[in-house]
Formats: sequence, structure tokens, C-alpha cells
Amino acid sequence: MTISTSLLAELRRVVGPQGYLDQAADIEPFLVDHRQLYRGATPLVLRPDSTQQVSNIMRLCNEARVGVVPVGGNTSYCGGATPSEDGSQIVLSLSRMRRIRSVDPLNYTLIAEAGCVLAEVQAAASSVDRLFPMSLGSEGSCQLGGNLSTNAGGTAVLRYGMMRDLVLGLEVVLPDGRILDSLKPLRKDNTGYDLRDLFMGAEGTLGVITAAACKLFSRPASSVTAFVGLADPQRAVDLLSRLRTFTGDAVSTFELIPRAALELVLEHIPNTANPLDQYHDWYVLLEIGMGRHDETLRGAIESELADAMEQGQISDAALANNESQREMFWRLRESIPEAQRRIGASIKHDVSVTTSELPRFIIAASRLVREISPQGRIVSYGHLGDGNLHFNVSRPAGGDDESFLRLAPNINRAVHDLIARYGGSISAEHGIGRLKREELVRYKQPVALEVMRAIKQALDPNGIMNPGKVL
Ligand code: 2HG
Ligand code: ZN
Repeated sequence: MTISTSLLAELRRVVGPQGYLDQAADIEPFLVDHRQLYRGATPLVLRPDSTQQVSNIMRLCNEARVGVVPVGGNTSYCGGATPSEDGSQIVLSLSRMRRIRSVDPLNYTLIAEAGCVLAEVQAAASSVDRLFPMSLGSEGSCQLGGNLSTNAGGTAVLRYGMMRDLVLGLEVVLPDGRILDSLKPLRKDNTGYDLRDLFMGAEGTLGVITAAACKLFSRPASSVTAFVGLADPQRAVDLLSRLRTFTGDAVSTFELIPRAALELVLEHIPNTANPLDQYHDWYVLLEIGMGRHDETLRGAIESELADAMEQGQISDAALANNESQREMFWRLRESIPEAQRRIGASIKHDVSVTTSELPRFIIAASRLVREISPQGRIVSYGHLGDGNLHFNVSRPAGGDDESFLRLAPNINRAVHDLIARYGGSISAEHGIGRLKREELVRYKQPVALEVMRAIKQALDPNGIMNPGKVL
């Protein structure tokens, strides 16, 4: 189906000359997803600058039964924001809706529009001495709307939760153009079904999120960042439990890194160095933050880690001495996806199990993958504190992408079947998008799928919201 020229003209009129892109070179960046798995087509990228414009767009597209693909910073791992190949869908970028509408430090909330870059929301919070804790490798380019729609995770979930936990209210444009205004920055509003949570994790298939009331927190006055070497993931799980108890749950980040990942980063990413004298099979990047100023924190963590070392729980540890060292520790973790990209194709799994079962899962999954691809390089890292592992397999050194990727169906099946046996999730934080639709049908409980389809049908009977994604 092609989109009529009269509808295209009407849509242009809604947003005005600043509000659309229709030249091939300008549209190009919206056609390919972050991982370059998909290449779509579209005649028009709309860039509205108000909720009312979004509403007008949706009403027109709904009447004409034209699909709309909302896009944020285009950093999806699952092709969730790429239009279909046939050019039958409009792309809706929220990037001009980037106002911070209000900040209320006493209520610990702010209201921001969906097109704000995540780093801008963080900055608005710190300008009033508050913390917006959502933190991701892509925070300099991803947008709040994408974070909301995908229920983003990141590196502080352990302490502050995923995006759903950080939102009090939403403004959403429904597929028929009606505006659902539940943008109340209230902590308590117990008036029926929770509509807000429906739109988070829906990946733009139920409506367009245009603004959110976000929770803020006190900024940690004292913090410690450490890079720890240890023998195996079980020891990492034990260390997390020890530090959670010792600090009264002040651990905000606890990231597991295998030696293979550290080596890749040191080889491919500039300005990186091993913080420890020797190599270890596994590492943890951890951060602990205390609300109140505490000069003794560093010393206390140091001696706790020394005790852990004496007891054989960890092999070595380094504490960041200053901000630039802290940034370097973080670079070692956040550059893993980029370093992995440099060595060719990888088969990714974004899975979760309980934190207690994670060590056993790593051993079992590694064994299964080695049976299928003995030379594939397993780079399994991630958010140990959340039980979320990026169990990625890179093509063998000297191999070629194409023949390695032919193994993907077998490897995916083995890893995801194993996850099902553990009662885990096949998508812990990256969502479903286009990439995992079949996996969703295979692994999600049929009753849950029926309820999801019923909700989709009720809100979007014409199927125009981000067609071909999730369901
Ligand atoms: C991360 O934790 C991201 O760094 C990306 O979720 C994971 O590249 C990946 O598989
Ligand atoms: Zn992640």
C-alpha cells in the first residue's frame, strides 16, 4: 500500500515547514536500526513540536489506516523503531519535543517531554541537586520517549529499578488521536486500572508517549567505584550479597565482566588500561553511593574488600582515586558492545534468571553454545545485580560473518530453551521489537499473549501503531 499524496500533504501542513523531512538524504538515518539488522523505507519523517500536533497526525493516519512508527534516538537493539521495507509507514520523530516542562525538587519529580535526550533529563535533575538515576551507555543520544516505550534498564536498576519504576504519570496520544492525560506527579493515585504501565514496554504499539512525570532521588553525597577481579560468577554473586548487607542496600551498580570482554576493550578502545596488575577470569564493576556525606565510606569499603580477599572471595580490587579513574572504569564496561562490534558479527541474547541461578546458567549455556560453535567467542557480561546477562557469542577469530550467522537459529534455540527451563526471560531489557516476535510467541505463556492481543485490539483496532513490532 502506498500513502496517498493528499495525506502526505495534509501531514506536512499539520507540522509546518520545520516539522518534516522528505528528502532521501535527510530520511536515510531513520531507515536503518542501530545494529543494522533492518533497512526500511518511508516517504516522510514527521517532527511535530507539540502534543496537539501528534494528536492531529494520529487522527489523520488512523482515518487513512496508515502505519506510524515512533522513533526516539534510534538506539534499539531489536529494530523496534525501523519502518517496514515497503514504504507504507510514516516515521514519527519526537526529537523537537524536548522541553523540561517543570521541576519540583520538593516533590522529587520533574515533567519532561519524550524527545528530551536522557542526559538532558539527568542534567535538569542535577540542576536542582537531585538525581534522575536512569543511566545507559547511550544516554547522550537516546531519548526519554524511547526509554519509556521500551521500559529501559541500564546500570542502576539494582538500586532504582527500570523505567517503569521511575515514572509516576504519562501523557499519551492514542492511535485515534485522543490525548490520554495522566501526567500527574503523584505517588499515590489508586483509581482503577494502571493505564500508565500499559504504555511502557509496549514499544509504541499502543500509542505515542509524549511526556512523563519522572521520579527524582537525592544525589549520593559520597560514592565509591571499584573494579574487582575474581575467579568465577558464584563469587561475584556472594560478593554482591555481602556488600548489599554491609552498606544497607547502597550498591547501585554491580556489573559482571568476563576476561574475554576486558581483553576486547583493551585491544580496541583507546584510553583504556587494566586497573589490576594481573588478569583474572572474571571482573565486577561496582558502585556504592551514600545519601549523606561520609568520609569513612571509602576506608570501610576498602577494608570490607580486603576481608573478602583474605577469605578467597575475590582475587584483587582497585578503587577509583579520582573522577578520571572512575570514568575509565566505566569506559571499560560501557565500551564492551562497541569492542564486540569491532570483531565482527555476534549472536546476542539478552536474558534474565534469578541472580542466585545466574552462575549455573552461565556454565550450562556456555556448554551448549560450545557444542554448536566450538570456536565462537563467548562474551557474557551484564547486570548481575538484576540477574540480566548479555550472553553474546562473537564469530570465531578469522571466521566470516555469514557462515557464523547461519548458526544463529540453533544457538538461539539452545540458549532460549535453556532460559525457559530456568523460568527466565528471553528479553530482560532490550524488548521485543521486530527481532524477537517469533521468540515471544514461542516462549510467552499463551494466556499472556491472548491478553496482550486483546489490549492491542481495544486500543488500536486498525493496527496502525508501530505495525509488525512486538505482536
Ligand atoms: C549493555 O548493557 C547494553 O551494554 C548492550 O544493554 C548489550 O550489546 C549488548 O548486547
Ligand atoms: Zn544491558
